[in-house]
Formats: sequence, C-alpha cells, structure tokens
Amino acid sequence: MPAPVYITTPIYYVNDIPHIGHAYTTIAADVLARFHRLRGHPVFFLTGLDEHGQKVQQAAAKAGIDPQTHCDQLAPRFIELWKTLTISHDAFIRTTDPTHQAIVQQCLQALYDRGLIYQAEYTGWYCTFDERFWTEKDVVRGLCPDCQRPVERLSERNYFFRMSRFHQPLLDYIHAHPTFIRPTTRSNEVVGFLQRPLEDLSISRPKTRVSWGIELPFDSDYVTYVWFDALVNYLSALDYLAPPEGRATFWPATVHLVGKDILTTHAVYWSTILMALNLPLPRTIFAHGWWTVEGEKMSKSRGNVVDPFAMVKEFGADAFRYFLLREVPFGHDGDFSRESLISRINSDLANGLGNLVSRTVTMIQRFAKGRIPAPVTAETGQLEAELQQAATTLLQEKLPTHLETTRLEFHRALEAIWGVVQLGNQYIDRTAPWVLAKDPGRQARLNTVLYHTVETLRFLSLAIAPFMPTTAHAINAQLRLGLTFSHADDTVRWGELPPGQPVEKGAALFPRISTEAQIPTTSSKEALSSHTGQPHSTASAPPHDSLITIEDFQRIHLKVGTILQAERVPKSHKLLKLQVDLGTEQRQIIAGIGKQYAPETLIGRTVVIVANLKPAKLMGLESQGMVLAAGDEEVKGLVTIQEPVEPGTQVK
Ligand code: ME8
Repeated sequence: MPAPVYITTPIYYVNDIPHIGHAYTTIAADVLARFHRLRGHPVFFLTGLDEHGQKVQQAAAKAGIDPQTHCDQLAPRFIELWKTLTISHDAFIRTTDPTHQAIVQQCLQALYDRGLIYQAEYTGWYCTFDERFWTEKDVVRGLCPDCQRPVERLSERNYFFRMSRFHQPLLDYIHAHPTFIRPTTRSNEVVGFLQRPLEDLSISRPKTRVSWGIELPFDSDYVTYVWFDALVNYLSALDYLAPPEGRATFWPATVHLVGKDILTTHAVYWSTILMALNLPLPRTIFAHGWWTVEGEKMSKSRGNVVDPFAMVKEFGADAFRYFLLREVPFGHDGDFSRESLISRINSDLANGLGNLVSRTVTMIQRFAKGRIPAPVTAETGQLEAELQQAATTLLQEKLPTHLETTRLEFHRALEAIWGVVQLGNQYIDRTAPWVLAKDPGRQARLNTVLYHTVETLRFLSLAIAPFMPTTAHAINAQLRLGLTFSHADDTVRWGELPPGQPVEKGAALFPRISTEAQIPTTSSKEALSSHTGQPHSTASAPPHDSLITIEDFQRIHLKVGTILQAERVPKSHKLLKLQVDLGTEQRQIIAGIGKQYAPETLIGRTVVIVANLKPAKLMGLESQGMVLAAGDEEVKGLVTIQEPVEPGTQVK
C-alpha cells in the first residue's frame, strides 16, 4: 500500500480577494495531490482560510461590517476560485470553525499545563501589518525588517510560549534532516536566523487591542495570537475534516507548501510548537518564490494585481496552471507578464501539444477511416522503440523524480513532458504519414505510425493530467484512450491500447492567440539574429526602397542540416551549442533557443541554417552559422523541412 500523503497550502487571510500568488501555491499543491492520487497514494489535500487577527478585523471595520460577516462574504470567492482553477482539495478549513477553535484551545491548555506558557510584561517594537513584536536590534531606522512599515513602541502584558527552550533542538533537527526545509538555500536562511538568540514567542493579544480571535482557555481577557491559531489548522483539520483516524494516518504532513514570506513562522514557530506538543515535525516545508508583475511588486495601489479569475476567463485554467509552473523554477522568484503567458500558450500549447493532438486525429480520420488502426510488428522499428522508451521513462522515472516532495521541480517535469511532445511531432515529421498514404503498399507502415502516435498521446495524457486535468480529459475523449485518471491507469504499458476505437475531433485544445497588435513587425535580419543569441536591433519593417533583388537573396546560402548533438552553454539560459551535420561537413552553431528547447529534444531534428555567415564568438564559443527559426523576441518554432531530405541540400 503506497504511503499516505498529506499536502497543505497556507491558509490565506480573508482581508482581501484572492490573487495570482494564492493561486500559485494552491495550483502547485493540486498538481502534487493529483500526481499522488494517480499513483494510488491515499491523499489528504488541505487548503483554507485564516480568518482571525488584526488584519481581518481592520478589513471588516473598513467595510463597516462585523468580522464574521466579512469572512462569510469573502470565503465564497476563494471557494469559487478553487473551482475555477480545478483545484481538487479534500478539505477547506476556516479558522472560525468552532471545532478548530476548540482544538487550538486544547493545544494552548496542554502547553500551559506543562509550564510552557507564562505571563510577562513585554516592551518592544510592534508591527501592525505583521502582527508581531521586534526587538531593538531587529528594527532598522524605525522600520519593520520584514515589511519595511513603521513600527511602534508598545508595552504590554502578554502570554509567552517558551520557544527559546527549543532553539538548540530545532537547530539539531534541521542539521539531522537535510530535506526538512527546502530548497536548501531557504534552509540555510533559517539556520542563519537561528544563529541569533531565539526569544520566547508572545502567543496572546489583549482583547483591548485585538478582539477578533480565539479566547485563551486560561485568561478570558486575551485572544490567541493569529499565527498560533492559524498554524494549528494543519493538525485540527485532520481531527474533524479528514477521514476517521486522520491524524494517525496523515500526520506528520508530507509537505507544507508556503511562500518564502512565511517560512520563518513555519520553520521556527510551528516546528517549536510541535516539539512542545511532543508531535513529530512535518517531513518537508517547501518555500517557493515570489511573483512580481512586469518587474514590479504586486499591490492594489499600483493597480497591477493579477486576477486569476480574469486569466482563466481569457486563457483557460489549464493554460494558466501550465504557465505558472513552467515559467519559473518553484523555489525562485518569477515575473508575470501577459506577453510571456501568451508566448508559452502559442509555442508550447498550441504549436506543441495542441498541434500533436489535432494532427493525430486528422490523420486517423483521413488515412484510417477514423478508427485507431492496428500496428504491425514487422513495421515497428527504431523510431517506435525511441518513442516507447521516452514515454515510458517519462512516466516511470522522470516525473516521480522531479515531483518528489523534497524536490518539486515542476518546471523540469513539464520540460520533460514537452520533450516527448516534441518527439511525437518529430516522429510524424520523420515518418511523413501523408507520403505513406499515397502508396497502398505502405498501409501497414502507415497504420503502425498512426498507432504509435496515439500511444504517445495516451502516455502524454497521463503525464499532463496532474498539471492540466481538463486537457488530459479532452485528449482522452477525442482519441478514446480509455483512461480513467485514477490509480487504475498506473499500470499502463506501451502497446496495450486496443485498436479499432473511433476517434472524434474536438475543438482546438489551445487556439493560437494573435499577438500582432502587441508585437512589432521585425525585419528578417532581426528575426534571424535573435536566434543565434547575437544582439539585434529593434528597427521596424523595411521600407520599400530597401527591398532586395533575387541576386541579393542568393548571396545567402541556406542549407538543410541535421542536429547531431546539443548541449547547454554553461551559465547561459538561452544559448545551446549544436553540432550540425551538413552532409559534407559538420558545423558548431551557438543558437539562442535554449529557453524553448531542451537540448535532448533537438537531436535528430532537421533544421535550416545560414551556411555562409561570418563566424562569430558567443560566450567564448565559435558559432559557424545560424539556425533559422520563427519569432522575434521569443523563438516560436524552428524552421524545418517536412520531407526526408539529405543534410547539406540547398534551400532556396
Ligand atoms: O500569510 N507570489 O496569508 P496570505 C507568490 N494567513 N506567492 C504569493 C504571493 C506572491 N506575490 N502573494 C501571496 C498568510 N502568495 C497567512 C498564512 S498559514 C498557517 C497562514 C501566497 O493571505 C504564498 O503562498 O498573506 C504566501 O505564503 C501566501 O500566499 C500568503 O498568503
């Protein structure tokens, strides 16, 4: 029986409507939950809302309503967003739930009874936004070291949790468990933070200052500090929102997904609270990076908050999910822009996956009377073995490795999936079914090719299902793949798809989005130069007097080449070092296509190169030609020749 998996997101403050940042963490958690369910793990995926504390109290006061009404009004917005984004959470916790409140009080009482909570007078610098005190040495020029807002001097009697007692045990634990805090850079940050003395934590607020919270069980003049209340949600949900024996089955959590902004509260406060309660710590706390929008911090005052509802309405949930996880490695900061979203949709989704599906369905309709044909063993060779190998390795090795909860390389998982998408498209290009269809003697080969193309899509549907569930279902329906997207699919084997099923063409999965209005026309010179990584000018389309003659054009020697080797140029995101076969010679070409193409997916590809370009040095490497590609700022696709043509053949 596969191990139970417990995945959590932060519980979001209901002080405002949800935005792209909330969507990001929740989508990542959803992908993980779906991935593990497909592999037969019992999964509990929790998300919810943090409804207490000063921020919510202030937001309600601003709206002129009582805090509970405010929460009840905003909660449906979050629930609706998760539905819109096809989030498959198992439970949705709200910290105003009476059972949660009772469990928080039990935890507080247990710590109080053990002498781990005491009352004391405290004077310090208080940040209202972060709802916490800072010490003298933390505050820089009167500002909160976390949010840079002004802090105020406050003296208050409060209850304190003896966090300092767990300082050394926590450090020891982090050292003994290298995958406890991920990525490693974040773990180092926490260790750095713990090099200074760890003070006790104020876990109460006097009702005279903050009234919206859970009353302390041992002093009715105080409410619980919102972070103590909120963190306990990860335990309390298991007691009343999970299947019976929830805590026994799912604790310790497999992974808490959090943004880097709340790493300390999780890695330090939560861990020490758990230690004090004699409970095991979560296996991993994974802190992801921060989204900015077109280079700027997202904020209401800047008016640049990205509304996930609007994104889904315009581009669809799957495209948005894909983009967020493909564009930026999970632990890194990322920048959101409509242009990059559209560019990904056009290049990866429309040209890549969408094209593969639509070509496949169309060819089966045209060349196989609309039914998946049976393959013929004698016609199955090296190319099919390559496809089988790539698709099987993807499902059995690459995805499980990249999606390990201590790694969470969503972008690499998607890169690997799209490697197989490209291989599928190349397979069609190389086998040229439209040529086979002209020769009745080659029907057996044609059937074999079509069958293996569908098999590729069957494996791909399973691979994309956690990321893009709606698309996976659509492909399954168009090609009648018979997938259930449940644990039953876990045992798929290449070649077991029964032939004879009728296919049914559906709407285009990802219609291309026109960018004409936004992207200026480029001269062919710029389009070419951007692909070698050489700097290019931003001149617009050539005026009429710069039209060239046929003689001018003939000065450019274009040739067909086959990519023999491809590897990344160290320290460059964009540049790839290619070895290209030109028939009579081999050329080294440094091409600026590394953002769009994984090197391994290029091997064997037929490309067109400018063969008489003066050699140039790029990052110290000589480039002896230029690969032609479509696109301007961003490469959209490589120029290729559909028919099998010898390397070195002239292109004119
Ligand atoms: O902190 N980029 O809630 P919150 C990436 N209630 N992720 C972002 C983001 C951005 N620009 N903005 C928000 C709280 N997030 C507490 C949590 S948990 C016991 C209590 C995401 O509404 C990211 O996951 O401020 C971040 O950690 C979280 O939203 C903060 O949500």
